[in-house]
Amino acid sequence: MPRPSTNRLRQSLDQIARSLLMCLAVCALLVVGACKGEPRTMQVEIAVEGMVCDSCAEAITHELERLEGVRAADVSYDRGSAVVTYEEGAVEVAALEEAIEGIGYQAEPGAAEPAPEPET
Ligand SMILES: [Cu+2]
Repeated sequence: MPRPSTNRLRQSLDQIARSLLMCLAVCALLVVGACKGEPRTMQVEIAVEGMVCDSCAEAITHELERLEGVRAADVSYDRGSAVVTYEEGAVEVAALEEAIEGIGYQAEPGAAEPAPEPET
């Protein structure tokens, strides 16, 4: 038969263990929530080779903006590049590249980064 003091000790250890478990569960939920969060709006500049006029830029703009996840495409013949704003996770840069190459141009994506805040 355990002494009363041992019982009390066991009880408080149980309580501590339960509190720790609760804490871990809450922390895990917070971490998962933070990871899921809002999808970021990203921007990538893709160097495009093969454009010979403004209509080429228009065609590429149209092709990119058809893709789900693409918010906007700013394609310029003068610049020789496409600046694409898209939803992170909804579309991959590789898909943007494929869309451009699928209509006959060469695409060389740069590094994607979070899109600058839209000006108001
Ligand atoms: Cu053209």
